Amino acid sequence: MESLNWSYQGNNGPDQWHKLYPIANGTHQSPIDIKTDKVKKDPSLGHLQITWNLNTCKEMVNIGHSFHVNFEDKDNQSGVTGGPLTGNYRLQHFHFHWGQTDDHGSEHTVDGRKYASELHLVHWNSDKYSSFAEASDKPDGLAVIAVFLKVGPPNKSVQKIVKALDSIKTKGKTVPFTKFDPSTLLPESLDYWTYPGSLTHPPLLESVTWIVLKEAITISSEQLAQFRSNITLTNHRLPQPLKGRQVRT
Ligand code: B30
Ligand code: ZN
Repeated sequence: MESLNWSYQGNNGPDQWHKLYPIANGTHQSPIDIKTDKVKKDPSLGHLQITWNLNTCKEMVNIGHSFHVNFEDKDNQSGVTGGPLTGNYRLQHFHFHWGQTDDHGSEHTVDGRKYASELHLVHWNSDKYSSFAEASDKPDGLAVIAVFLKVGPPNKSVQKIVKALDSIKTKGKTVPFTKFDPSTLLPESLDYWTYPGSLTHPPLLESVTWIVLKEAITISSEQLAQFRSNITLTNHRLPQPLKGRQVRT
């Protein structure tokens, strides 16, 4: 398998990733199944403080196995602090995961239950490191906020994204995508589970503080079909062994 040639299906699929990325069998891999009766209540965990600024939203890019909505990498205008985090983590981009059909597609599962899709808002520790690249292999380098999506009424905010997908139908294409407020993709409640984990695709680095929101948002079946037809049929990894880690709330 060529290093840049990993994929979600076929000969270079997730069960082969360990050949080039041995950390695929590491101790802090993601996603996981969150077993709610094993979660530890930790009163020392505070509320999340999210300060995303719609003016930092920049562009949408087709990267083949997904699409990214990228944010400007200037100052700390868009970030998250609090919760399990020490210091400020700057928003770099967000993306989604999905599956071939609506009955699966999320990466994390809850008591074995899958959702139709999962949104990842990827942040890096800008207090301690000077770039996403520098932070991406440090244990306290990254923080990803995950939001589950279940099938329901069309999501107005997702519709803005789906509309822009029409302009980036081939890998490498970019379209300006500005004045989008990512907090329109959040559920009402910011209650979360947190655990130490990894990037969910190569290079699978064990550098992510995962913050998985408990409440899901909705997406319509038609909107999910647009993800599949414009980008890729499927792009999720199955839950990995917990290996002694504790999930906290
Ligand atoms: S995730 O949120 O755990 N799914 C990366 C970032 C976040 C996750 C997974 C991977 C990452 O930084 N990968 C290496 C760089 N990538 C760009 C990318 O951000 O995601 C190169 C690439 O493959 O094109 Cu995909
Ligand atoms: Zn992801």
